[in-house]
Amino acid sequence: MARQFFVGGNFKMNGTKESLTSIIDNLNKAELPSNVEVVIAPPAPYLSLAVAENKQKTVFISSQNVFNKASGAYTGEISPQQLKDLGVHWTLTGHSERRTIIKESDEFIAEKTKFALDSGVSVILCIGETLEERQGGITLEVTARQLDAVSKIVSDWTNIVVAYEPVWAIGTGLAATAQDAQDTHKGIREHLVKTIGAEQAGKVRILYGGSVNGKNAPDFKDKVDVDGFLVGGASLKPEFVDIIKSRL
Ligand code: G2H
Repeated sequence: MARQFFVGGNFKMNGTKESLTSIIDNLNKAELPSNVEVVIAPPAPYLSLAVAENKQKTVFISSQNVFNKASGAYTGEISPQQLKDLGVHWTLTGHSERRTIIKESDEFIAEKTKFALDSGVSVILCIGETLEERQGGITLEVTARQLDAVSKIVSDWTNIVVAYEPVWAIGTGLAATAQDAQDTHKGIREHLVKTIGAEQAGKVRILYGGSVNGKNAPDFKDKVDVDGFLVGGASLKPEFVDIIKSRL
């Protein structure tokens, strides 16, 4: 069964009421392909605004982060229950900026992933290696370790989309080549076959993330294991629409 093309937009800690309204307005005005699933992740204070402004049936709103508890004394955290209350049905987990800057561990990311899924929130699970790890030839060991933390406690991967984001390609303008991405995605899928079974592994969408833009997105078109993109910088620009249409 063909996997539906998926494009995520991770706005990170960028934007204002005005700029984010204009980005969403631009998406509303675009003729988006009906067979592409689009998920945008504005900063938490603007989630309600995004839910209210979005008029596209194929565009969904995501949080950039989530906690592994429903409520309580957890200052600054956001529960999946609160996300659902706002009309937000997706969250990112494991973005490399949270792994490295906030020091989130594989295990904590896995717990948050599990709790979000158990609470009815779908997850874009981000994985990827650093430049040092790539140069050391251990890319697939790193991604396997990050995935295994999740597969140890999550057996149903229906509502997980994996985003492979090599840290060295994030925000650097240095995107992995389409062939590099395909090779790694293939390795990731082969690993998933071993851990969650061939049927589920065949259905899991694996996105590429790291300096994707309107120009390089079509290069990935014929790569069979690249099922979409997670886009940072370019998702704040009109070219995000070109990326969404890059498979047409
Ligand atoms: C990787 C990506 C989005 P960018 O972090 O998650 O960002 O496209 O700016 O490299």
